[in-house]
Amino acid sequence: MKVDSAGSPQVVKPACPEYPMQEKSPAKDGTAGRLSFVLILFFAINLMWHGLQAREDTAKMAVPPNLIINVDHRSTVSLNGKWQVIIDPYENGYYDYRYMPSKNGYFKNTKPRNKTELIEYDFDKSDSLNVPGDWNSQQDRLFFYEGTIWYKKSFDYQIKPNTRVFVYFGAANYHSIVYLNGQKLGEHVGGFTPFNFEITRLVREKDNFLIVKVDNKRLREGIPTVNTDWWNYGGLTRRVELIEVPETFIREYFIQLKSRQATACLPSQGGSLKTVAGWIQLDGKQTSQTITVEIPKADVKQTFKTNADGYVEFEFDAELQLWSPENPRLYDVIIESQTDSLSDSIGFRSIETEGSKILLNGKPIFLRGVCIHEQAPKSKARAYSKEHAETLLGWAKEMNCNFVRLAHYPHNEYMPRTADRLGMLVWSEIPVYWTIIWENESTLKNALSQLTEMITRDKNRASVILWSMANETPVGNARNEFLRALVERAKSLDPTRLITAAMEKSYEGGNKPVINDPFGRYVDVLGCNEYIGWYEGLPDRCDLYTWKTIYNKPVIISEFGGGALGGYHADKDTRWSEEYQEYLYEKQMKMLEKIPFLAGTSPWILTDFMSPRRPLPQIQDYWNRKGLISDKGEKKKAFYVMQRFYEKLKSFDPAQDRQAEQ
Ligand code: GCB
Repeated sequence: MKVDSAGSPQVVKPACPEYPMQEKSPAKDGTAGRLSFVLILFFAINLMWHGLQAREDTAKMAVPPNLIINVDHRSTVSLNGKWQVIIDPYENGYYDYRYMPSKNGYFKNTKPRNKTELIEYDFDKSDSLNVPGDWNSQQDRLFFYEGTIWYKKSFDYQIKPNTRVFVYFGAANYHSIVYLNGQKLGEHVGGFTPFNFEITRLVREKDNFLIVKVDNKRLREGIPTVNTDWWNYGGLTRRVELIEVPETFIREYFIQLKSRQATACLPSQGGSLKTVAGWIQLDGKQTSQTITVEIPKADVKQTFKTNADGYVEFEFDAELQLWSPENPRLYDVIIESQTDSLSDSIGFRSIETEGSKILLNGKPIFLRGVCIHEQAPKSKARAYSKEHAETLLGWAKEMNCNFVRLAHYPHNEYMPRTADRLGMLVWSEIPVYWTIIWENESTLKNALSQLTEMITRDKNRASVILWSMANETPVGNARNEFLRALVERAKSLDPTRLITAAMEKSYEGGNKPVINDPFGRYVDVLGCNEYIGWYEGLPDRCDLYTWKTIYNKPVIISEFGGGALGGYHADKDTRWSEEYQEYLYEKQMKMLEKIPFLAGTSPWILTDFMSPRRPLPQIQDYWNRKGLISDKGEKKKAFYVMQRFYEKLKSFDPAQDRQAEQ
């Protein structure tokens, strides 16, 4: 067995018939060839068996605990606002002095019963922080803080008959343990996806106290791992709500245009432009119910029956105006069961690939994109609101974009919802970034569960066309298998979207960047990041390059760019000047225009964003300066290069134009 540079054994895995995972190496002579074939077969079967078993287990364990979707259209009570906090770097409120979990931790919110009793904490006399919001940007002393903070919110609640209550967190970074009135509700790992716990039996009319231990320590085996190029914002970074639902309620549903079944081996196929297909899942005891799905503006009213598990699959035809960036038509869809009723605003469109083209509603489209971090506009904080989403996507629109790559983790739900309304196509990804521990089973479970939560929340958004599995991960067999397990999960949860990943290129000779990452076999669309003219030579280097790919698939150049301090002007050879960045973009445009299989671009990045990897005084000061818009909201010169390039592309579709030339 060979060992790759990362020290992981290279194994032969079951191959997709059309995309063999491993290149065949010619046998030196017949006997050796046969012998190695038998050995390989033996190892392959063995590993396949164990691999499949492991995947079975991870699949079971990674399903989030009954995540409720479409919070915006449900009855909710907000718990946003001021929460009292205790900063606890030594986790004193969780462990005793023998470092064992304590029975009387801070989650008990204990008060001294008399003047002699010793209690060494008091939420009510402690500071407070705003929720939603990261803690780093709210207090100077928390700017670099990585560790535990305890949050407490006290509230009264009017208990309603025949109603179940859940506490819902939009996201908390990174590990959260949640308690209500001193009782543990559960835990959640992962900083960018929602989770909820039922509190029907625990909540009371008066003096509830909800306590959350949030720990944002980076972990080597985490997703992401210890090394990233963005700020590790900690805390209850997104909204917290109580959700009130009937005893049996509509928990989840999937309503999109029908597409053909996709697997990790078969590319996603766009399907019908008029057949709506999906499913509904009830939660509660009254599982067998009659359900109607109504789309009033399309004259649709269909009735179905859920089975004993509260589940129904359906399919029906409808005359629909298709959703697109030019016409982001959303329909009110009303789902009504015997016990619950819920509406959503849903767009219908198809997405598929054909050779190197991406087809939206059956027609080729060039993705005029930009990458976005969840950095609040003109602020040091993490973005969390509808207003933030409107500003960020508004800027992308102003740049003539029809596409955004939401890097490097699932953004708050206002982003895809606002994108739905504005007609912006979305690439959504999980933080499988750089040097993940591929061999670790619990790391895979963690990635699978973050992926599942992202898809569960956003699978009804027309704007979302791409699920991305990873960013710039080092090629190797353990990594390929890990990512392939993610692809399988994504396709099983959602056969309608395209799968992608941001990968890196290799070189053939000096001047031929080639897209040949073996994981490319498992994606529908290849993302490729490159920094020619910034990390790799100077901008003129772009003139020398001719791109190549080994796959007949669409390519998005998912990152390129360079840094500039907003307002700093010099000549085009001076690093950090707006002129250098502008020149780099001009050179990039010339190079990119010549790539025959290019289906989209998303330069790095819309706005400057905070990163501890960027300390250069007076230039970076902990900001990654590759934004096309500064941290003050000023557009840099390169913004206009992109704006002009995309303006040109609005009327000139390179995919079609190239076809005409051939
Ligand atoms: C990359 C990463 C991105 C970084 C960027 C940079 O390749 O994907 O997360 O922020 O480069 O600025 O170096």
